[in-house]
Amino acid sequence: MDNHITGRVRKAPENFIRAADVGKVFAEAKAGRRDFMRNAFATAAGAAASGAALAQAGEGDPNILELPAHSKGLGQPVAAEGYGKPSKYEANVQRRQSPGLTQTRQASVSFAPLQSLFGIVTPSGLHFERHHQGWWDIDPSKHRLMVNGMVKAAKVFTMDEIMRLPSVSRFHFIECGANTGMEWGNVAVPTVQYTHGMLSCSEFTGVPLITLLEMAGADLKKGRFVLAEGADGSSMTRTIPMELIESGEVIVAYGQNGEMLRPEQGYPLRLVVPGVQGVSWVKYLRRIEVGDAPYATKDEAVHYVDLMPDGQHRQYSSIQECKSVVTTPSGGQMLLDKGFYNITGLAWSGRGKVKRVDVSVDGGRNWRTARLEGPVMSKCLTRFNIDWVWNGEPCIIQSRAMDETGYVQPSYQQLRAVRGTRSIYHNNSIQSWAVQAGGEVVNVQLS
Ligand SMILES: Nc1nc2c(c(=O)[nH]1)N[C@H]1C(S)=C(S)[C@@H](COP(=O)(O)O)O[C@H]1N2
Ligand SMILES: [Mo]
Repeated sequence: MDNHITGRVRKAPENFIRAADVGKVFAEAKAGRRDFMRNAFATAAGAAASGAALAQAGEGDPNILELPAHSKGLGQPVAAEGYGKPSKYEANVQRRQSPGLTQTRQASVSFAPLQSLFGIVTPSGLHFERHHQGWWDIDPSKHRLMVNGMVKAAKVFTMDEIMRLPSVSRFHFIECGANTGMEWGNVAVPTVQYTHGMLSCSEFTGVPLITLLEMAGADLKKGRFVLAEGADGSSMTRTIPMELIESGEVIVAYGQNGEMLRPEQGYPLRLVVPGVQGVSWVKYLRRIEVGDAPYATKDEAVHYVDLMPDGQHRQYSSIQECKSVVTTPSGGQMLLDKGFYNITGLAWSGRGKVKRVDVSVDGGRNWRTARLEGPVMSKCLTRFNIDWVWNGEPCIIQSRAMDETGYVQPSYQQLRAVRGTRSIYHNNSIQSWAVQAGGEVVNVQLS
């Protein structure tokens, strides 16, 4: 196999499009002109491809023949103080705002660079962000969590009180219900960062919410719902059914990837509701109210509801159904040569573990089963890999995940047959990436 590993994949698509061009590409894509997008993209890719970054090791390569300075001199002293940073050569790996979406500074979203990440954990500094009213860095010594409603005695917890309780640490994905939302329309968002980047995965540490409810003497017979409320100006409020909480899965979390939550992620306290859309993961969590019915707050009535073909809105469709996406090769990347490639991507399900991921390189005619990298955890990202030898001809790459309930990720045809075309949220359809003869990878939809 070794001698045909000639192909290399550029992993940071932003190398191929300057920020200015991304805006243009989005504008045209929004106007529904997929072809233009493809062309504009190919041009941008072609221009970058001639750059120095594509250098390949050859005869007389000084990079192998000459001793570099870093093998002869003194290195940097220990970074004994301060917080470590990634290599300067990785400066391109960043969260980015989509030029195709309305950008207001406080009610906005930044996308995680899925194309540049390995394994399943999202580095905290690259976690996507979705703020309805901006983020805060709240003084933990002043932060309080109140538990009230159908309880014996309302209780107010300080951070110190919460952090001395028995804790759990678990890996889970969080996906905004609006992830992949632009793909409902005739918009070909250029890269996987923008199609699927409202998705992240972390190890969260905290106290099961049920522990706090029991401490307050919650009436679990009548109180079958809770309302979770955030301390930011958005007064984010969400109903959570008690079944989820009783299972012990819902966590009042302060830890993320081994350290305290980042301010953007709700420092010092956020709700972790595994498998459920991001909006229920209330950040800056300040209040949990126990009640006997869903709260139907303003936020729940207008956001994250699905406009169905019969004109009615579907509400509380909050579980993120099984979904997957190939992250390499993906839109904006370029295959530099024919030969061997590792096709890799992510799969997840809000209903449990991912059971299987199949990959097609011919637009869905034939499928092969990918390797799942362990451990495969419930309501967590799962990394898949599969070997592929590109013959240099145009092709279409797709992945299709199945979860432990037997549910299979739908095609656009299957999804639209049930949901129509007017949705924004909850798009878990199969994503197609077309590899063109020149090696450029672009976003396409098969109808
Ligand atoms: N208090 C509060 N909680 C919030 C939000 C918010 O704006 N305020 N946004 C919600 C939405 S819509 C999502 S998708 C997730 C995003 O979490 P993140 O910013 O950590 O990625 O947080 C949710 N919790
Ligand atoms: Mo969201």
